[in-house]
Amino acid sequence: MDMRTGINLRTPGATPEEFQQDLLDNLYYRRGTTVESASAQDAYETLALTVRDRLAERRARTAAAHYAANPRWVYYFSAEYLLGRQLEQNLLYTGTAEVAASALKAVGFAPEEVKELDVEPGLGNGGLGRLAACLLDSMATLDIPAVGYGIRYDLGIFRQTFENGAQVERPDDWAFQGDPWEFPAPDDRQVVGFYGTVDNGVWTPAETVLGEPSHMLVPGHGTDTVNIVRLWSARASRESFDLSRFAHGQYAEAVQDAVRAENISKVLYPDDSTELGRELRLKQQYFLVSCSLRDIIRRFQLRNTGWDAFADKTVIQLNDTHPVLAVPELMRLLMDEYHLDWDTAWAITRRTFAYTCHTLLPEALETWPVPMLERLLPRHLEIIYLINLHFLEEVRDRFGPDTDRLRRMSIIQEEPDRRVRMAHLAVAGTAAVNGVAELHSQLLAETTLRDFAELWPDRFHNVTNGVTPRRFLRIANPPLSALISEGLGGDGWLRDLDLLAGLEPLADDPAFRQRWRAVKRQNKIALAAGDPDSLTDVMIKRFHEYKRQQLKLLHVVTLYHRIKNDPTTVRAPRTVLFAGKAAPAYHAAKAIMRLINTIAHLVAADPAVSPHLKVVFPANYNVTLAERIVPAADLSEQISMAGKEASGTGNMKLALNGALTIGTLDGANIEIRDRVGADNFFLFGLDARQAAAVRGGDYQPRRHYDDDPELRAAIDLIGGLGFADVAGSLLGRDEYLTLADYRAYLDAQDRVEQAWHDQDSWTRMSILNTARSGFFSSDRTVTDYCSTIWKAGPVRPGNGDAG
Ligand code: NBG
Repeated sequence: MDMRTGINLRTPGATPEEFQQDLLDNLYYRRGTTVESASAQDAYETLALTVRDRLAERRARTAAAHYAANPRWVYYFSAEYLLGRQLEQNLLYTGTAEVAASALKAVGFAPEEVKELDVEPGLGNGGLGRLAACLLDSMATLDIPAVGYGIRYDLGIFRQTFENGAQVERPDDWAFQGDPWEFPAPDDRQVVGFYGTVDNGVWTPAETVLGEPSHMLVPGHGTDTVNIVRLWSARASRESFDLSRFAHGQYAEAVQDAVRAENISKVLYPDDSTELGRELRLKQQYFLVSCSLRDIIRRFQLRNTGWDAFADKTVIQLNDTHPVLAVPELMRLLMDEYHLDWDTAWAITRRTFAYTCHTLLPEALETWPVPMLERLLPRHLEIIYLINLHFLEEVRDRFGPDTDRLRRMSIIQEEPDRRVRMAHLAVAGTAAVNGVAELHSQLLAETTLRDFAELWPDRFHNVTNGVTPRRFLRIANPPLSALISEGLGGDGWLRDLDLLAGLEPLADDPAFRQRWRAVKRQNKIALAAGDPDSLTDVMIKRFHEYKRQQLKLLHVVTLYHRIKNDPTTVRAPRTVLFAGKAAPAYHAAKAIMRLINTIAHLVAADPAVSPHLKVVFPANYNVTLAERIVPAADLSEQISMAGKEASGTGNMKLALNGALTIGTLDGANIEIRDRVGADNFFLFGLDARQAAAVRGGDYQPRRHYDDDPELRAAIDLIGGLGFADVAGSLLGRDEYLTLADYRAYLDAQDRVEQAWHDQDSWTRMSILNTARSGFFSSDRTVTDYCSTIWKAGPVRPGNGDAG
């Protein structure tokens, strides 16, 4: 047998007896314990290993098929991944959920209890990190040869708790108990340099750190493909422990070099709004790309010689600007270590990379101080200067000596201080640039990156985001999935979400509607956030002023006043649920959170109001919690100021689960509304053009306050509760036009109440939302990337009989 191409591993058994035997073997041989003394943690880890083995066998066949095909690879570079829990996913993808449950019971454990021990690796902040995970799932499902590269942070996104209503951040030591899903691969470690000097183009780093990878398996659904996501941990080199200092009792000093090195992968940065540790963050970015590029070159050289084929066999997608140092790093590797000339290296580099932009907020476009780069990565700065030189020549050739334009487009910002503009480097150094929703891509080309779109119109694309229906419908919402499969006569929709369109006729079937409603009710009972018969109104996302949680809050306060004045005016009892985290240093967002908790108490303590209105704010929003909230939602709040939300993906998850959206014409809301139909979507507010015009004009939020008694009462109440800062910022600048959109929002909420009153018609709209959300599958997103940007196709693993 050819061990590389015709692997003949023993296929793990599929019968309950075989599964149970494997579970016992793992318990005794790998976990080293016995049935009599096993803890629940033992049971969990043993189950994880048993399921993992089934994926590992598929992984071996996938790797063999990839090796034989020597295909074009897609590499996804992302500083963040929010993978969610692994156990349920892997039980589903291996088809072992039932046998696993009965095997667990047979050895004396409750499956539900064991499942709760599965910890979600929170290696990301929000939508950007979850998108990365959805794309990995879809790439595997579509059999695309792909590897995700990232950092294995010891501490993921902080665990959120509330103390006196205020967010308190606690460390998220997610792998404290070990992580049964990981395969360490220490032999693939890489050496990464920092600081030092450059002499004639030769860089001598002053400090080196090791990058050690481990990978997790990324199975496809309904296929044997199992891809991987490879995460790097920083380690000190062997000599870093100072024995003589230790011998002299200098214990802290003895390990200081090791601690310094290992700090690189210690924590996920909560986001850019904190000044702290900026150099460490830059080190992380370089660490990620340096390790990953060397790993890619190593993999390339397994099957190819020379460099001619590199850009044909490799496409590297840069997830936002965090990994953009990959551009100068690949140039450096090709020139300094493999001795290619500039033009050849540049041609390869430009063809290899593509860049996705995820924002329109100017403050979110990363820049790095030139002196910091000069100190940390002196050779890279030289290369960036050279890239800029060539780039500005191209601009000059095309537009003439327009100094204003040259200054605007330069990769180096000169005023007020010298900085490297990572987004400019990204556009200059890649073959394709994309936004993440139609409107976003259009605004990118018209505003944020306009000069670049004028220079290279063909480089700009749109790829609208999507979400994986496996996790966000099948795993999160089993009862609805079962009903859908019954309605459609099969579960083909799991791999072809457009099939959901087949539900449309059932929206007019009263019996089906009733069952649909019963499922929603059952999910609300499971969530236990409030009365299952109330309208469950959810706003779940990161806290940011542009997303306008404060607007939702003004609505809640207005409802409170209306109920107090006359309870009969409010026709729909509501449970309003907020969830989300704020960047630790983002004080304005944290004040809004405290205010939500304060209002929640106020409402709960008022017996005249509490039967009609409830406000809940569960702590520590993450993928696991989203999977519980999304299936229970009736109303999805997508109320950002138009022109600010690049796409949103929570909006897609909620619509897919039959929630109706109340939203502005922003991000992917526009495409959701186009698809589900204007009648099944509650639209309000200024559009992006209008919002920009109001912002650019003489906007006076106080006029709205003066003219609208309900708004005035709401803001006064907020001020009176001791939140003068929140009230003041609304009445002062009102950066995100909360007051300008207030009345339109309230009117739209009145339409929601009216619609809720007719439950049959509401349920019809709910079914239509699901039926028409097929487009928002991340399978479609990946298909779009493959055809417009990656030019990559599938490779399917054999069945294991070959050889
Ligand atoms: C976020 C946007 C969202 C978008 C996700 C995924 C960043 C920088 N951007 O609107 O705010 O849905 O990216 O594209 O996290």
